[in-house]
Amino acid sequence: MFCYQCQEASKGTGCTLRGVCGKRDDVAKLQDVLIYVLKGISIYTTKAREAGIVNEEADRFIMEGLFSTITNVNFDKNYFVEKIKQGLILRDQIKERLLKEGVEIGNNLHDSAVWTADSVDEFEKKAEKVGILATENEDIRSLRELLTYGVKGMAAYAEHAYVLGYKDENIFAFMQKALAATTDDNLTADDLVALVMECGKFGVDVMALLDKANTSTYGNPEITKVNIGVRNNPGILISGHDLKDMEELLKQTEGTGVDVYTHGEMLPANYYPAFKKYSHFVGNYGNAWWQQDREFESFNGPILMTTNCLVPPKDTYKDRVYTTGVVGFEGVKHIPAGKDGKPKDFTPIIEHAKKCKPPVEIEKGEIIGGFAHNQVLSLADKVVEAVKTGAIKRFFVMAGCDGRMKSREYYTEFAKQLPRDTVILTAGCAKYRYNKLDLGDIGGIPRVLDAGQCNDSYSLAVIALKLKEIFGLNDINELPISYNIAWYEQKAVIVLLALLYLGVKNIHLGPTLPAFLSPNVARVLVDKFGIGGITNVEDDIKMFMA
Ligand code: FS2
Ligand code: SF4
Repeated sequence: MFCYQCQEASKGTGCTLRGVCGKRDDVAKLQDVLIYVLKGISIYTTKAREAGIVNEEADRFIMEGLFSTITNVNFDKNYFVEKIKQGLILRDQIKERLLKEGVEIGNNLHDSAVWTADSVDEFEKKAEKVGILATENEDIRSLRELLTYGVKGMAAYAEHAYVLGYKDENIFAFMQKALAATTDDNLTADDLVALVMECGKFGVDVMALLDKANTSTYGNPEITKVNIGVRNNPGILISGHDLKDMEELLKQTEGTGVDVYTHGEMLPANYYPAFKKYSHFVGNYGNAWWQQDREFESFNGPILMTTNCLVPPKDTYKDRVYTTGVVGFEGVKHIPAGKDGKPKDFTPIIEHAKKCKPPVEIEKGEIIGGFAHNQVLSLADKVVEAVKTGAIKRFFVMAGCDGRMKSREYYTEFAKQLPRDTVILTAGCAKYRYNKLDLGDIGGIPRVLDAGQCNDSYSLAVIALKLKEIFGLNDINELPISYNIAWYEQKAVIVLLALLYLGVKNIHLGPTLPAFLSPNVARVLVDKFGIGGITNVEDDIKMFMA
């Protein structure tokens, strides 16, 4: 195997024997093959689109397939074997249809569009030839992977919008065009850079679509004090990003005597009016994803993983973990999609919870959040006034992800040492590094404003664009906003590309730069966008405040 798609890639270069995330060698190889199959399908669907033929089954298959290969989503070998088989069948059906309708498909098709196999052994053998390292030129490889990871992040957000009934044909078309482009040896590095930038445009679009889906369905997030303690009933812990699952779980647990708590990236569900009305929705339990081994243990009740980040569960609590959607792990129970558009049936988890002890309290108190664009803009006068009087000197966008590495303590220290006249704008699980510190407020405005999940970084961009308008500036970079972003997995890649597309310059990325950026590709990002890494807290704060 060779995988370098996340920030924790082994030795900062890539995992080769087993993922630091726990992904096994055989699973990694099958993920590579599935991506290869998706590229083959995309070659045909892109030609089909040009001929006016759209295949929603393929759109969905590609979106879900991409999502399933994101870090910490699916570790189940059988899942990938089945998807590869289904994908090859789907690919050939689309090809047949094109031939039947007289669409020109050419005769020099890429191998991903024509190879075939039907056994696990053959798939694993195929993996040797189609993995990341199959592209020899390191710059082309770097750009192809950067594009692929951007599209993976895009797929995750598109899927969340899709389950709420929101989709955008142009986003599907771009994902497929991009995948097909990674098989085209005629494309130069410049062509690929252009596609990476275009990916950022669709990154903005997909986050806007998801924002619309979430807020139209569940209302605008509002300022909320979230309880982080526990009650004395059995509970279900729900993690990941899927708000539809959140809704269905709350409905089905109502009146059962079972409480519901969020974990990790589901914390922002507490900010939505539609969820706040449930009296058995207690609050948030625990911290960012990587602490789940201890927190799932002490929670005592069942845990529902709706998306990443799943850590390979310990035997001591494995029987209490349930996956759903594209998440999977061998030996862990899976809640399937509802039939014929019906809701998922969470009865097994609810019945399981009833037999469990209440959670052990690990924290007490409240955290505050809910500062998505609608809420912040309703406070715009106050914020603008604070900037004009100098009460707020600078905003720091510290969005993104958290992770295991010790070096991420930098972010806690950074937040602690920031001057008292600065405000942190956050989104994503990165927030857990500083959302429980007592950083105070500025004239009633808390010094940490949490917009929500990683996709709600879109909210931060909307806020920045609005401030630019209010202050009558020509360029978003003239605002007193600095970007010190922590990344981990591929959704952070699409968020980054979206910010670059919006013209944001001088973003600092840590705790380390992506292993998949070759020196030349990294140089392009530095020269064109002023992207930088991090050094140490003192020097970085000086540099940002200068
Ligand atoms: Fe955090 Fe993990 Fe949000 Fe990422 S819970 S690193 O998937 O998407 O952020
Ligand atoms: Fe390694 Fe990250 Fe890939 Fe897992 S996802 S195998 S940790 S690079």
